[in-house]
Amino acid sequence: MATGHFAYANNCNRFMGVLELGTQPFAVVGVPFDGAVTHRPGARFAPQEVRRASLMLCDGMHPHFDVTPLGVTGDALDMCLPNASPLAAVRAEIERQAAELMAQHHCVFIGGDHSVTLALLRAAKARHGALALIHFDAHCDTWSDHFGEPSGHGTWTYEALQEGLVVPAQTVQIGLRSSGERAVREYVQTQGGLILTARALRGRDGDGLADDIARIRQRIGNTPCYLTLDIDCLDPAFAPGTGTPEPGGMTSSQVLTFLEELAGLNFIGMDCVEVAPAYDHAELTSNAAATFIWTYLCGQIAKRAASPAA
Ligand SMILES: [Mn+2]
Repeated sequence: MATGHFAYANNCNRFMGVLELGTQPFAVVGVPFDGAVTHRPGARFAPQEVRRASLMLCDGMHPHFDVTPLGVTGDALDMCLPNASPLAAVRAEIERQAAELMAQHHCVFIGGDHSVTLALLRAAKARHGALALIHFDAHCDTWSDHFGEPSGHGTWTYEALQEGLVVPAQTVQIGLRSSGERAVREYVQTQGGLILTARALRGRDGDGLADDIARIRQRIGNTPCYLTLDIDCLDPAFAPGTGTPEPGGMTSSQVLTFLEELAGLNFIGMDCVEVAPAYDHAELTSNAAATFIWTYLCGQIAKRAASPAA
C-alpha cells in the first residue's frame, strides 16, 4: 500500500496561523478522507476550509476561558493517506499516524467523514485504555452495517462498542434526530449509555442545560474522555455544509454551552468531522467548526495553565 501527496492534502494553510507542529503540547491534524459517506461527499476538503475560517479568530484569546491556543498549539498539516485502498487499510494508516502524534501531543483532528473516528479511537484506546465518549451528531452511527458492507461512516459507534474502545455506560450521544429503526437509534442507551436527542434539547440552553451537564459529568467522572463532534449535530441553518443534513438540530449556542461547561472532563482528544465545504454558504459551517475547535482547545489549555504539571 502506498500513500500519496494528493492535491487536497493542503499543506500551506495552518489552523489560526499557528506554526507547524514541533514541540507544542497541542496539535491540530487534518484527516482528509471522505471515502465512506452514504450521501454527499466532500469532507476531504474540510481541513483546509476550517483552517481558513479559523484565521478570523485572530489573537485567539477566548472570551470565556481567557487563554489563546497561539504559542502552545502546532499544526501537523494533513495526513497523507491512501486514496483508493479498502477502508480498513485507510483506517490502519490513520491509526498509525494518529498514534505517533498522540504520543507527543494533545490532538484535535479535523475530518474527513465520520469513519475516521474509529481509527482515532483505536489509537487513543491503545494509549489511555477504554474511553468515555462524548458524541455530538444528528445520527446515532450505530448501524451494524453500511448498506450491506461491513463498515462506513455510520457504523463506527457500533464498532467502537463491539471492540471495547469505549465504556458503554460512559458513552454519551447528543443531538440525535435522524431516521432509523428504534433498536439502532437507541443502541447506545440499551448498552447502558446516555442519549440526549435533539427533541429533548429543544428550547433549552444556558442554565436550562445544567441538569444534563451535571448528569454527564457524574456519569463520566475522571475517565479519559474523547470528544467527537459531527458538525451535522447543528441544524442546517447553522451548518448547511455537510453531507447528510438533518433539519431540527442543535444551535451553535447549545453546542458551545456543552463544550464550555464540560471542559473540566478529562479530555484526551477531539475530532470535528463531516464539514463538506462544497455545500456551505457564507462559510457558516467552517466558521462553526473552527469556533468549536478553538473553544475545546482553550478549555483544555486553561486547565493546563491552572496546573502545568497535569
Ligand atoms: Mn452525522
